[in-house]
Amino acid sequence: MPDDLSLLTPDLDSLGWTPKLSSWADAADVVGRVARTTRGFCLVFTGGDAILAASSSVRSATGLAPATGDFVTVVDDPEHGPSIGQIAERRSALSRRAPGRVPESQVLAANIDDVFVMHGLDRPLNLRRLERQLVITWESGATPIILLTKADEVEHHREAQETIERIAPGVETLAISTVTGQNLDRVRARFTGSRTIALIGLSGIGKSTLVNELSDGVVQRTGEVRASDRRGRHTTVTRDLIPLPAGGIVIDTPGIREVGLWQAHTGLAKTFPEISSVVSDCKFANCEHNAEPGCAVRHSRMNGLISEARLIHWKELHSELDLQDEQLSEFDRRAENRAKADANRRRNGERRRKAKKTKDRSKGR
Ligand SMILES: Nc1nc2c(ncn2[C@@H]2O[C@H](COP(=O)(O)OP(=O)(O)O)[C@@H](O)[C@H]2O)c(=O)[nH]1
Ligand SMILES: [Mg+2]
Ligand SMILES: [Zn+2]
Repeated sequence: MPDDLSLLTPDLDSLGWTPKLSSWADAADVVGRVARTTRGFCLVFTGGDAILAASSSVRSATGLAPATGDFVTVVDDPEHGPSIGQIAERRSALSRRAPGRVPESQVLAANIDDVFVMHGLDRPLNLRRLERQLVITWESGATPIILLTKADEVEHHREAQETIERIAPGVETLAISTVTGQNLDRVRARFTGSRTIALIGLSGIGKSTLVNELSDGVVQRTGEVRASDRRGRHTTVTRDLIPLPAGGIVIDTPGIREVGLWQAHTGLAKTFPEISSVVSDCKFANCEHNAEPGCAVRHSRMNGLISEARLIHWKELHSELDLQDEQLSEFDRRAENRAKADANRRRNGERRRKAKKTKDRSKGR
């Protein structure tokens, strides 16, 4: 793939490098920010030429795979050449549960300030997905902003916007269009200095088109000539960090269909503030908010401060997270047992070998 991204040479300051990071890294280290992650490799902006660095799979096994947006050191590995050395502590990280049966997390973007949660106005609203996207965003430590795209394709979007505002209290919601330019100034205004904003949402809703618009085409994210899907259009397959000419940094991502939550109790509480703010007032600590006496949640529900639908969604997401917690401790327990069994086996093997040696010696061999 002809790769415009690898030709960019943004300086470290504009990438958000700080004095604190300088004291974290060794003065002799090559340092930079991960611009793209692909299987086994990262593209790293270093201030000079971008470097393609190997990122060992051992890291991902420990949950420390480098993610787009990470600040890293690059070391010269005698075997693999340039490789990711250390990953700096993340000030925020957008994570989801990785697809698949094994409970593990996947970091979609690191060190971000905002997340644009994007939905296309040209299709039915999926409020459940939106709630999940808000949960993982709040959990990340970044601020969500909801962008309703393709506003030019619908006559009335006021209703959609109001529906969303009901399920996203306190979250700024903007209807935008890259065709008419609607609200793009408000979007642009969020990109200043080294502020980093990640875009998430289904495929086909206009994430990459927005990036083109914001970057004045410095990197062409969509179009006929690039790697194409069956319809002859470019589909984003990597999570890419793109410094914008006017300041600020955007992270474009491939569409995610499955928004699995990953240990996101805080994010859940922030997504449902009207519920989380009263939960601790329930009489019983293990209240399930059904018909228990002294249930503050039911009380708010009766007073119309909590909607029934919201309560149902919150309960579902809550049990999903609880179940995950249980699954994870079960995993830990099993791993611990396995480690113990391994250690025993090693010890017994050692004992047998010693015994055999003694026997052999006594036989004079
Ligand atoms: N009408 C209209 N179409 C748009 C807008 N933004 C993007 N599109 C179209 O939507 C399609 C998918 O866009 P793309 O940026 O590749 O979506 P992504 O998969 O989210 O990155 C393309 O055909 C774009 O031309 C918009 O604001 N209005
Ligand atoms: Mg795209
Ligand atoms: Zn209760």
